[in-house]
Amino acid sequence: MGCRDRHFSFPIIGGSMSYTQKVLDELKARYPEQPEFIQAATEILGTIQPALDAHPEYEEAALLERLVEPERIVMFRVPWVDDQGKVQVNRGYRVEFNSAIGPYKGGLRFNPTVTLGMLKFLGLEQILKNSLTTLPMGGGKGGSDFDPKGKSNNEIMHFCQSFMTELYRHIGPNTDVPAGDLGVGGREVAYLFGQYKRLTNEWTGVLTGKGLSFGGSLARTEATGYGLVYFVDEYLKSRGESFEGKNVVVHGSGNVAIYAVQKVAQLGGKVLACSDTHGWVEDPDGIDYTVLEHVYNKKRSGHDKGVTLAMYVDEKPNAVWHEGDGRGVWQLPCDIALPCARENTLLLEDAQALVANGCKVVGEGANMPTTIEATTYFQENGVAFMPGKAANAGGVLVSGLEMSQNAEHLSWTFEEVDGKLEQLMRGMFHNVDDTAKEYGEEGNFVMGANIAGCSPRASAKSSLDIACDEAPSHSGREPFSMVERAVRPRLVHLKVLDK
Ligand code: NDP
Ligand code: 2IT
Repeated sequence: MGCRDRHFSFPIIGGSMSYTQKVLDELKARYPEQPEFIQAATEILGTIQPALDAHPEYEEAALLERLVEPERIVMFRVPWVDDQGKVQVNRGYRVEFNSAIGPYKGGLRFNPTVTLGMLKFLGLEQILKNSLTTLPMGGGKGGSDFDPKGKSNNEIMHFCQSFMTELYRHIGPNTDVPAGDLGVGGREVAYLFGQYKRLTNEWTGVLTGKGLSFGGSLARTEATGYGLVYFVDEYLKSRGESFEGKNVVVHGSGNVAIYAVQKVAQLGGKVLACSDTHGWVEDPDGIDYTVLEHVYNKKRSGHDKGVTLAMYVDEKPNAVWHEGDGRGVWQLPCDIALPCARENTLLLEDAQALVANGCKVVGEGANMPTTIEATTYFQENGVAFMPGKAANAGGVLVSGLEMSQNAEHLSWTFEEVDGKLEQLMRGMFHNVDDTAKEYGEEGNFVMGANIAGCSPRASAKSSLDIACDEAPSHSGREPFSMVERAVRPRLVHLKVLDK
C-alpha cells in the first residue's frame, strides 16, 4: 500500500487509512486509463497529509475530492481541411479545473499524444502553480491531438480557426484564459486570437502569449526559462552559491529551454548540451541560445520538414551532434540539470547517471519531466530537486501580468515585466522553502510547493483553502473558503453602506 518511500508517503492514522490515500485510491479506481493524471495526483496527495492532519473538517467537507475533480470538461470535434482538400477530424479539449481564486488559466497543447488524462495532469498541476505565483488565476488546460509538425501555415491556420470556432463559447477574459504549451506558440495564439475576435466582435485579453502588436506582453516569450533560472539561482544564493562557473545540462530546445540557456549564460554558468526529439548537441564553447532561436523559428516556419537541432552545428562547427535519444544529455558530468522538454523524460537510470556524475541541483522547466522514481532517487541522494509547478511558473506568471496590462490598456516595459518576474520567482522560492521547513522537511521542495500551492496568498496555516470554493454550509459550520474570506469584508462593507 502507498508509495515506496518517505517522500511520497501515505501515513496510517489511528489505525485507519489516511485521507490522502483514500482519495488517491478512489482516483486510481475511477481513472485507470489516465496514468499521467494519477502520477500527478500521487505526487501531490503523497506530500500534503501533514497539512491536513490538524484539520479533520477538511475531510468532512470533501475538500480533496473537490480539488481533484475538474469543475468542467469540454470535449469537441475539430474538423478542418488540409492542403490536399481532404477533411481531417481531430479531438479538442478544455479542462476547466478550478476557478476558486480567478479565471481558469493555463495553456493549450497540440500534440498527437494528447489525451484527456494528460490534460487533467497538466490542469491539476496548473491549479497549484498558478496559486504559487500569488496572482489571481485558477487552473485549466486544453489542447488537441492535432500534430502541427510538418503542416503548412495554411493548415495550422485552418486548424486553429476550427478549434476556436467551438472553444470561443467556453472562454473569456473573466472566465477562462488559454495560452500556449507544447506545439502552441506565437503563431498559433495569433490564429486563435484572430478567430475569437471575429466570432465575438470584441477585443479582449482572452488569450495570453499574444504578439506584441496585438496586446502581448514583453518578456512573455522569455518568462518560463528566465523564471526557472531565477528560482534555481535563489536556491543557490540561499546556500551562498551562484551560477558562476557552474556546468549545466538542458533537455529540450524549445521555448522554455532557449531562454533558460540564455539566462544561465547571463548569470555566469555554462550550458554544455541540449536536445530535441532527434538527438542532442554538445558545444564546448557553451550552447548559444541565438542559434537555438534560429532552429526554433525554422521549425515553426510552415516549412519544417527535415529541420532538426542537428542544424546547430552548421552555425557552430565546434559543436558535436548525437543522433538518437536526447536523453544522452543526462550522461554528462554537470552541476545542474534543467529538464525542459516534457513529462517523463528523466527516468531513474538518468537520475542515477546524473548523481554519479556529480549533479547537485535539478530544476524542472517542463511539467513533470522527472518520474516519481527518479525524483525519489534525487531526494535520497542529496540533490536539491525543484518541482516544475514552482520552478516553471514564470510563464503563467507573466501571462497573469499580460492579463493585467490588457485590463489596464497599458504596456509595461521589458524591464518592468522582467523585474516583477524575478522578484516573484525569488519570493516563490522562499515561500516553498519556508513551507517545507515549517512542516519539518527542510529541503523537500516537492512538499513545500504542494502545500504552499494549496494555500494561495496565505500562510500555510490555511492550507488547501483553494479547493473550498463552494464549501457546503448545511451543517451550520462556517465555510472556510478562500473566496468567502476574500468576499466577506466587502459584504460587510456593503451592509454598512445599505444602512
Ligand atoms: P516547445 O514545443 O517549444 O519545445 C519542446 C521541446 O522539447 C522541443 O525541443 C522538442 O523537440 C522537445 N521534445 C518534445 N517531445 C519530446 C520527447 N518526447 N522527448 C524529448 N524531447 C521532446 O515547448 P515548450 O518549451 O513551450 O514546453 C516545454 C515543456 O515546458 C512542456 O512540458 C510544457 O508543458 C512546459 N511549460 C511550458 C511553458 C511555456 O511558457 N512555454 C510554461 C510552463 C511549462 P522537437 O522540437 O523535436 O519537437
Ligand atoms: O504549463 C504552463 O504553465 C504553461 N504552459 C503556461 C500557461 C499560461 O497560461 O501561460
